[in-house]
Amino acid sequence: MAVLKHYLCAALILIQFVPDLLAASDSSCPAFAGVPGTPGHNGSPGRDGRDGRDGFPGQKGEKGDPGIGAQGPPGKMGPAGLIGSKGEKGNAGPPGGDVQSTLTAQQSDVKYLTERLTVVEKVLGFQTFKKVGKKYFVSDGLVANFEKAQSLCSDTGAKIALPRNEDENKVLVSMNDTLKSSFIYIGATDKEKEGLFVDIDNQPLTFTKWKKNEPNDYNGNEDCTIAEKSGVWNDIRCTFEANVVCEL
Ligand code: MMA
Ligand code: CA
Ligand code: CA
Repeated sequence: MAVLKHYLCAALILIQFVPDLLAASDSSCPAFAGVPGTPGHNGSPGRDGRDGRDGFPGQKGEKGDPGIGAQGPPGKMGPAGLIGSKGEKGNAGPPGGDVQSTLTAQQSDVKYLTERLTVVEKVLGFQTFKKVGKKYFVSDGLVANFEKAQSLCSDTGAKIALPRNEDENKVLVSMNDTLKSSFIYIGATDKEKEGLFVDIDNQPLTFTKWKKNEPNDYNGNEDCTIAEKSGVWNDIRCTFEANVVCEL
């Protein structure tokens, strides 16, 4: 019986790691030192530590060298802008038909424009000017007798002013506002034949604006003509000094 108990205890010791059986056998088995177990393996590494505190900022580094290589290609075109306002009406197209008639028409256009430009450039040489129809009245604000007035105009490639209709007459006398006198010489005389007023080219006048009871050839010595501020005409002695206005 004692031997049996010994074996039973030995078996119980071998399975002593089973806690329930160990507790049941404790009181009835003698003390028995077991063989030391082999050392366990190392544990797994611990968690990472917290980040350290930042130090002081270091000094700014030197500027780097420029990059190599040429400038890159331009970027893509941007989106379209807002729609603009309508453009001005274009010039008239070329006349229909063959090349020769188109060329002839263009040559005629160039001739016309060149002539007009020549006129306009002469106009710009004067102090003041006013346009009426295709005519320009021009002046440098001078006052002179008729002969001098005529030569001042012809010196610049112009003629002494002569209104050919009501519109031109109105525009001419409106220049009095910026002129010194209230009288403007006009290019009409009766020097050749008393009582017959003609223009600078000896052609009879097609438009006149005589004041009441004029022309009267006062003292038998009035062969030149002036336009008064109100627009009416009066024959006057040719030595009279009046504003010089030319036309182009
Ligand atoms: C009067 C009148 C005109 C004449 C001038 C000359 C003021 O108007 O007789 O016909 O031309 O005198 O100064
Ligand atoms: Ca006369
Ligand atoms: Ca008169």
